[in-house]
Amino acid sequence: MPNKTITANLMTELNLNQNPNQNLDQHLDQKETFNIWAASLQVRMEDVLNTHMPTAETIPTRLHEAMRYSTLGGGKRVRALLAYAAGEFCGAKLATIDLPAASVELIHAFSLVHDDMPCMDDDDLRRGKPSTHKKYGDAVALLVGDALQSLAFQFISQDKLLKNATQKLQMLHILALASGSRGMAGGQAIDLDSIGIPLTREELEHMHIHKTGALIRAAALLGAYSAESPAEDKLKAIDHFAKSIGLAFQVVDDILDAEADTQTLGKTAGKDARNNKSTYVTILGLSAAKQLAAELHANAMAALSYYGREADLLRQLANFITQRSF
Ligand code: GRG
Repeated sequence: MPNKTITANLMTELNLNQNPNQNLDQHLDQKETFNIWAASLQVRMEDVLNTHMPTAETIPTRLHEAMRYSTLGGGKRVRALLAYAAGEFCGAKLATIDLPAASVELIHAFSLVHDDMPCMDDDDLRRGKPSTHKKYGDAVALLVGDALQSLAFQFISQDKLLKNATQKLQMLHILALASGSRGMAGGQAIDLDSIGIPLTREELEHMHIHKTGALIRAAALLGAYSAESPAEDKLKAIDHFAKSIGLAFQVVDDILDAEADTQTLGKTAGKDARNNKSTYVTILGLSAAKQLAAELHANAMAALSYYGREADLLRQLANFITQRSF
């Protein structure tokens, strides 16, 4: 079934259809429409990051080159897509979502750089290329993370399209909470403490709600707050949706770590089991982990049940997150 809401927005905002008489709806089903939307926004996000990050020629050149190496040219951009989908759901213009979405991608890139370092998860491969510390050394990798984090907050604070100062402050607060000790950094601390110590399912969930889920939730909320006046009911629905899909994302990550190969993932496969880490697969087994991913997907969908076509991008994104193969 074609999706008129998505295609209408695609045509006007992404300029995909140069001929206003041509009706994309006749040719595309929802999944194809979503794929085009996602591919266009992945390119758009690359462009936003490329344009707003300091150039590699800006002094200190090695640090800026390494920041760009860590951020550009890879990644699924799931968090940015979530911000765009949530923003569109709440009536935000694409351009207004650009920098908030990019800020989340910067924090995410920061977390990957630090996560790969020998003192953390110690991985040589990220997004199909050498991890930042393998290419630039530990000291530069450390600084890359620090600088990407600061740049993320700068992206929002300097955003001239966000007119409402209270809303901007709210966005900075959401991002700070999600990335700090009560969010992602805290989740990582729990993860480090748990190496070799089997976690219960509840403990694992607590860790992942913070380590992975908090930033995914922040991405959706930042997208929503990019709208001038997001409706309360939509904010609640997005929050509920993002909590479920954030955890689903991690369950699928655990399944892929067990089932997929290194080349497909672009990062070392099978590491969790080798490192004696509790995962949804080690605790529940593959089949029950897949069942859990499906339940979380259903919970996310239920959060949108009140809404019609305007929530279709979020629905399709939930499908993408749970059906992905890398
Ligand atoms: C960044 C605040 C902050 C602290 C650093 C290192 C660290 C503390 C936290 C690590 C968090 C982390 C790496 C969580 C794993 C999340 C995860 C499943 C990452 C993979 O995300 P994808 O698949 O990656 O979206 P791509 O490459 O597609 O962007």
